[in-house]
Formats: sequence, C-alpha cells, structure tokens
Amino acid sequence: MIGRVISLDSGVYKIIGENQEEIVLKARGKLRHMEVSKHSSFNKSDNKNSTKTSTKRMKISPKVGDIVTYEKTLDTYYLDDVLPRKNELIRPDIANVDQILLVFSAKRPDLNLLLLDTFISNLEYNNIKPLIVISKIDLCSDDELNKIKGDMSYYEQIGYDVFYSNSLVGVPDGIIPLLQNKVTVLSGQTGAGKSTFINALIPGFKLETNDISLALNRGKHTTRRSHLYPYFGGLIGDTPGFSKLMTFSSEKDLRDTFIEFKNYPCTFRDCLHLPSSKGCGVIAHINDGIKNTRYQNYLKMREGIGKKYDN
Ligand SMILES: Nc1nc2c(ncn2[C@@H]2O[C@H](COP(=O)(O)OP(=O)(O)OP(=O)(O)O)[C@@H](O)[C@H]2O)c(=O)[nH]1
Ligand SMILES: [Mg+2]
Repeated sequence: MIGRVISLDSGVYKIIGENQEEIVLKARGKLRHMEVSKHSSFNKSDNKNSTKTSTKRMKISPKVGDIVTYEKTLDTYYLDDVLPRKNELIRPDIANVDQILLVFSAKRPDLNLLLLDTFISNLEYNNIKPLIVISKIDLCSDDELNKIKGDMSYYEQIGYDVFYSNSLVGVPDGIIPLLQNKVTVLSGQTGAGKSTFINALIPGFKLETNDISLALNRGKHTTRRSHLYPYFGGLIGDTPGFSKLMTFSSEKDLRDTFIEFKNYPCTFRDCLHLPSSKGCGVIAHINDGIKNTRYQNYLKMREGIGKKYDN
C-alpha cells in the first residue's frame, strides 16, 4: 500500500493512506540502513559514472511529504520503504512539493528583500516554483504599502506571482485556484504569518499562532514541526519559520538562480556578471531592466558562498 507522510514526531509517522484515511505508522528498523542503488535519488554520492552496479547501504530518514509503502502486521501499521523523491528541501525539511508559498510580512517583521531573494534562490536552485505572499498589509500606511508594491512589481515583471494579504480577515483573491490539486508548502521568516494564513484558508482551523514579539522573546518558533493538511484535492503544509540566510556552494549555481540574468545575453562564456566584468551584458542592464537592489543582493549572497548552514 502507498501513502504520503503528513507529519512525524519522535519516530511516529502519520500518513494519508490509500483510501485518504489518516494512519499512524511505525518505521521498521531496516529503514535506518537501507540498500540503495547508485541510481536512487537518495544516493547523492559522486560515483554515478562508476560501472559498478552494486548497491550501497545508507541511512534514509523519511521526511514530511515522502511517498512511502506501508503494511499492516497484526494491529500495527509499519512504514516499509520510501519511494524516490521528485524534490526535497532542507529548509523547510520537506519532500515532493509542487510549489512553495513564501510568506513575507510587510511589517512586524519588516519586509527584508535580501532574505526574500535568498529564499527565492534556494527554491530556484531546487527547481521549485515560488508564489509570494506579502502579509500584514493592514499594518502599513498607504505610502508604505505603495513603496512595497513598487518593489514587488519587479518580481512580478520577472515572472513571480505576488499576492497581498491581511490574513486576519481572509486570503487574497485568486490564490485558492492556484492551490487546488497541488502540494503547496508555506515557508518564510518566523512570525511572518504562515500559520495565520492557513487558518484563513481553511475555515474552522486554529493552528497555534503567536505575536512576533512573544515568539522572539521565547526564542522559539511557534510552529515547531512541518505538517501537511488536505486541501481541495491537494495538500497544504505549515512549516517552522527561520530567519537565517541560506548559502550556496558554487558561484555558478548562485548566478543561475537569478532568473532575470538569462534575459540579457552576455557575450562572455561562464561570466559571473560581476561589477569588474567589463562589457558584460548583464552589468549593462543594471538599472535598465535589472533592479539594482536585487543585483546588490546577488553580490551579498556571493559573500556567503561555501559557508555551511548553521542550525
Ligand atoms: N495584522 C496582521 N497580523 C497578522 C497577519 N498575519 C499574521 N499576523 C499575526 O502575526 C503573528 C505571527 O503569526 P504566525 O501565523 O504565528 O506566524 P508564523 O509565520 O506561523 O510563525 P512561526 O510558526 O514562528 O514560523 C500573529 O500574532 C498573527 O496574528 C496579518 O495579515 N495582519
Ligand atoms: Mg507558524
């Protein structure tokens, strides 16, 4: 039987099973050291060109979003195997999503475009489409909101959908059809309003939410575990927030996550589009097609290359 993990807590997995029912599973010991072939999506080692067809024993930890096989022995359900992932993220720690809804607040905390750009790049790197929601617009003056809309119009221009939300009263027009029959996971800074957004989306839902100052005083995120909930033929997922910058291991990987650079052909092969690159086609379009603040964020993100995630 096949199901999808919707939550996990201390070795106990909750899945949605074959008949759309929620089932609690235990993991079998063998999962801890499973044999995977070199073609498996779990095998990240660099021996892909090896002619050896042998398998390798490695640790597999099922994540929320994983498609798993399970069976019933006596009265207990067991998780048997994890099927190959179509994608996976480390932050949030989740697998097999169709899209990520990035929730960033206009205020409390203030909109941080550097953080937004790092989240977008992380998703582009993993080939996952982001939708952007700017929450708490009710806390802004007209001038403040116009400034934010001005900044965000650039993101719409380069192809991202942007929505504005006062989640205390409802969800933005036009967003629900984009969530139907899809696996959508919310991600963003802690306190930005992810859980509040899901509460607005699903009538009767009361996920725990907390005022940002309380959350920061306690030094904790309000949502501590990822969880997927059935929603209009698909799933919607709440995740713990985080505020740290993500880093890249390679200059080229980072460059390629800035999707708008591709609109401006550069005559130099492998150009990294740096201010020192004289004659570069991308540099020629800063402030003339490419938003300067986003380009500056590209340079700032370059400074973090090679640094490790610190949890
Ligand atoms: N005024 C206003 N407040 C909002 C809005 N959205 C969320 N909030 C408030 O912001 C605070 C934080 O919201 P949460 O939904 O807990 O934020 P979160 O992103 O889930 O936070 P973590 O779980 O810690 O990652 C709560 O006090 C919410 O009531 C909004 O659109 N307008
Ligand atoms: Mg939350």
